[in-house]
Amino acid sequence: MSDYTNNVLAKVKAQNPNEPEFHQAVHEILESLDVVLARHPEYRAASILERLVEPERVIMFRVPWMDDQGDFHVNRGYRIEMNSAIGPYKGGLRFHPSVNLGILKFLAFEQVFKNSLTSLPMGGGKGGSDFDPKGKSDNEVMRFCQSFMNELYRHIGPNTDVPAGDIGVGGREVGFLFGQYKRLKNEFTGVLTGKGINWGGSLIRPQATGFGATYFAQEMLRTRGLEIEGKTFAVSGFGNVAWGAVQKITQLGGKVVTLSGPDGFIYDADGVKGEKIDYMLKLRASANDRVKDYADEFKVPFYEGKRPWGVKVDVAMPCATQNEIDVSHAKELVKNGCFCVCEGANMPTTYDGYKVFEEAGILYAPGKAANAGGVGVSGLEMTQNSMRLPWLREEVDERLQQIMRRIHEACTTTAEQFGFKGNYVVGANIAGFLKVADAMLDQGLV
Ligand code: NDP
Ligand code: 2IT
Repeated sequence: MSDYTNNVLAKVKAQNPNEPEFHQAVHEILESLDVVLARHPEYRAASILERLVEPERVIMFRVPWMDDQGDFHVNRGYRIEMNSAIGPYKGGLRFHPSVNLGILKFLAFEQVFKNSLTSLPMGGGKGGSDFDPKGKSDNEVMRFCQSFMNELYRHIGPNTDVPAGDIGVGGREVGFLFGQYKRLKNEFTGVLTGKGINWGGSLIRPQATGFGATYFAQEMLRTRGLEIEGKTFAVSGFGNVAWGAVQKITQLGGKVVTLSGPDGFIYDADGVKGEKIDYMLKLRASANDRVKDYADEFKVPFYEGKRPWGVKVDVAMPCATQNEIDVSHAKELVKNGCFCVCEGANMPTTYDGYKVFEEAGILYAPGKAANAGGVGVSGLEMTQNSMRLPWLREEVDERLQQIMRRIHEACTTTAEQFGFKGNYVVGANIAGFLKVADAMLDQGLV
């Protein structure tokens, strides 16, 4: 890194202590940008980097709620409005006990570049709470969501900030959040995406992240004359993203041999397919957070406390959470002949792990490019809401494929233009950056 980008990073670390995930995301992006700054001094002159790493607005609030026994609880709610240069803030809400300010800032920062890559007019944001939905009744989740929206509603709107789901926030939560927004504002608008299909949602949105990541993997494989058909895949997680990925990989003739949860991973030599994919939905809805149930149900091996990266596969798709592939996992994957890693989750590989993939010269796509299909279809949901006209499944799917192909093209051509042929990390970071940076220059001192 140059002295300049190093100084920007050092300041981020000094001003935002105890936010290691945010430092990691900023480090990875700044490292890619030296080559751009050398060609374009106007970005440094206008302090674009210093502006990008500072959220436009951070909202933190108390979320009091009552459980079914009548006892009170208080959680912390957040919304990070990171950057609105190219559109309204857009990004998911995460409900998970691990949520804190630093994790949401890393997610919001990544989202700015990801949304730029989609080619749709969306700025970047992220929010959520340290609320743990595990073991809560539907009524408790509803009361929590209503209380969360009692504060959030004044900060969002279809032209201002449009939240959606992420870990722990799916169709049920979006429904409760939307209902409360509508009640408070007396408006039926596209203020959230991931809505139910009968009240403004888009077809394919639930599957979009996993479908999109699989389309991206397909494009990557094709650069080497390969197809998904006949390849074996290790997938982690068993949530929304993993479910969409497993469906599409299987449909395209690939075989998924692993799923994982916080308890360990399962190995299914026959492949996760047919009724087994439907079972993933049951597993997730049970809110037990155990993938071992799959092993018991289908009589396959379960590896307690382990991640699936030691298994011999052609392609790895991490779809659970951040930093789930460390340097030793990365080495093991490469040693076992894995030649493609396509990230469904956000920043699932540690910095040192990513360097292993880079040095090995395997196909490696960062989440901000590979998982952009989720927010891409959220953008299409916003379009449909604005038109008050829903599109057919085929139309949404065709547009999703087009979005993923364009992102792939942007990553590969940009990487090549800047002297990093084949490097998807550099390509994604630079292509995402240029559009946002130019919009910021156009709009003056904002
Ligand atoms: P889900 O809630 O559907 O599933 C997440 C899965 O990961 C659960 O099994 C969860 O179990 C597990 N998990 C979450 N946090 C941890 C942790 N700290 N350690 C171990 N396991 C964990 O979420 P999604 O499938 O929606 O999200 C998965 C990933 O994809 C996330 O990184 C998310 O940011 C990313 N993503 C999601 C998009 C979407 O549209 N939903 C779009 C783009 C990216 P448990 O709760 O027990 O930890
Ligand atoms: O990380 C992500 O891109 C998401 N959780 C989806 C965001 C969205 O607004 O659909």
